[in-house]
Amino acid sequence: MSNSCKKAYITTPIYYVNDIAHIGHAYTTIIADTLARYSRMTGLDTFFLTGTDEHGQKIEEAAKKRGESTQDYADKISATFKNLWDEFDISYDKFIRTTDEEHMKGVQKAFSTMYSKGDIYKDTYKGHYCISCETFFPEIQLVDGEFCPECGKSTTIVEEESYFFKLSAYEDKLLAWYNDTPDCILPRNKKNEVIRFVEGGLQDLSITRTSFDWGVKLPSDMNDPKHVMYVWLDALMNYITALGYGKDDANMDYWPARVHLIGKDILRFHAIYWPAFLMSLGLPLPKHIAAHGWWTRDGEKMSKSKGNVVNPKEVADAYGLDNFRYFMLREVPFGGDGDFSQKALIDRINSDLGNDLGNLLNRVIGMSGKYFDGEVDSSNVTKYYQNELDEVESSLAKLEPLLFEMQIHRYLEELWRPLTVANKAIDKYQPWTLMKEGEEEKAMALNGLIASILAKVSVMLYPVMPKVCTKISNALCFKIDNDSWNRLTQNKELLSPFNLKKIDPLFPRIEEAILKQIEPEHNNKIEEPKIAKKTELKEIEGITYIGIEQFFETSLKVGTVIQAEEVPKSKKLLLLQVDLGEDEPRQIVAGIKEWYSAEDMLNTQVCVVANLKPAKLMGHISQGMLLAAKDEDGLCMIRPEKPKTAGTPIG
Ligand code: ME8
Repeated sequence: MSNSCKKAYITTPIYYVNDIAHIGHAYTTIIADTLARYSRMTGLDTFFLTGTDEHGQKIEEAAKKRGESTQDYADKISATFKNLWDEFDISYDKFIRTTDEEHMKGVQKAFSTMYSKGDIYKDTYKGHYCISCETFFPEIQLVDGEFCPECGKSTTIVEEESYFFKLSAYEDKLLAWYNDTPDCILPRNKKNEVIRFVEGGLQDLSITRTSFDWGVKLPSDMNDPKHVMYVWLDALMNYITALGYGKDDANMDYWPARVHLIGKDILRFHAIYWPAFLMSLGLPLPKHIAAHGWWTRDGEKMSKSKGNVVNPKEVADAYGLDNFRYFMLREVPFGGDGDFSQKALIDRINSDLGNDLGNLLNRVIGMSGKYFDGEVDSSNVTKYYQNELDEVESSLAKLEPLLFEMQIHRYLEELWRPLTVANKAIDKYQPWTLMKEGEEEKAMALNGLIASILAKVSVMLYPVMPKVCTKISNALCFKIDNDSWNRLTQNKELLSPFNLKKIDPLFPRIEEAILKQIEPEHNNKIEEPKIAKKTELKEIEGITYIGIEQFFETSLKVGTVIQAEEVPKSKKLLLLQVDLGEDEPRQIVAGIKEWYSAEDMLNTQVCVVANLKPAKLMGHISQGMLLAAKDEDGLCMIRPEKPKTAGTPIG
């Protein structure tokens, strides 16, 4: 996808107001925000849309369950999304609600246009409807003749008068679009799924309902007041009504969208129904529909009934918003599924962000403070460090296409290469040695090289981590904007001389021992409808069962503590040497100092997880983990009842 167009219209799905935001919603929104920020930085006239999807049976039922009027309920939940995006500093240009008067008028105009074109006709619908997915399914697709093939919930039989959209008439045109536009659906492999589906034959789509009320009415000149629009027809139209379609077309010059960001669950609606509606309306098709994967918790779909929903605000509050943004975009290849784990998040913060990025800034602050009174001058960088610069520029040149091909994890991976170049250059040229040998000019050039690399990286990282990168650019005395993007990343310029400002460490190390507990969402519990038997087997009353073979993957052993000391400067950690009957004792860093002194632990027996991947805590390698139990009264070690030989397996 080239950056040649002047305008960029970027959208998220509009979120259903039957649920409060979780990390899946945050993920889509953060990717879209990243693309919008990048587009603006590169000088594109950008319009970024998000909002809420508020009509349909699902919302009506959710409000009823809570005894609230549907509008009040929709107002309340819509506000929680908007507030969250505001707190997250999401740079949307418009927050649309499908209950907005202007949106509803736009949908009616679209309906009239498609009707006049002869693409809509009236008939009777008989079939199965999944309220949760707001989708009709032919009987043949149901699980056990009753359950939804998408979400597993029970479907209801619907027989009612309905208007239909002639989707079948668009089969060939859709196939031609997929074939002629290689990147219309990203990642590309997802396109094949869509093509297969369309090649299987498209049935006309029921686009109105009469059995409930909460939706956009048909245009008044249709004189058919008992019908409301199908929620997906209503919802998809938001992408054009937000630009003034049906009103004044004020912003329709942003159309077609550069990219609709969606989750893979709603690809069919966006890649089949939406382009067919647009063709019927005579409007151009979106440039890209990009479908990301699914976030799970401990391998399971997040749902309120399971109490395993990860609240994005809690994660951002605990670990930092920009860190959370980086983690989500770096951890999972776009299109793939990802399991949310705090351990993985902490690793990313300590390693990529702390060790590679934060540490580099500390090094340049230290170097310029110690040798040059804070001054940084890049004048002689090309004289001494052309090879390093070439490497950095070659990485930077690869970045933009990766971002707009939705290979965001690779974008970040590639963006880290210049940091490696910089860290290696310090180790190789050693400013302290250069200064000792009187090579002051070369040392200053090294200082300038590192600062300029940091500046270039912070510009390109800005769309992902806006707050952190603004701090870095403040320290380096420049502003991230279209001008600096042009100079530093397109024209390959270096920073002009400046005096570096000291700032606090950006990524204080997080000890795993004090892993922050992100509580699953327990409030607002909504009873979930019956789930297909297939999925019930895995779980009984909230317990997730594992097989015995899974249990035995963990190696548990009795150990004897043969040496114990405090970890200097740590309030929580003890450094233990534990005999596990092996050639050498294991070093284990344990976060137990609040409850046990080193003396308490010496010569006692403990239970050890012996096959845990070694981790570094406060600079000490830890080669295992002690079993302990903790409640509101504190923590106690789990120990064998009688002395056992060191290394005795537990299980
Ligand atoms: O589908 N992992 O709304 P929605 C990743 N209103 N992404 C997730 C996710 C998860 N576990 N859960 C949700 C709708 N999402 C319609 C859209 S657009 C015209 C109408 C993301 O609130 C994913 O992008 O059920 C999904 O597509 C989106 O949230 C909307 O979910």
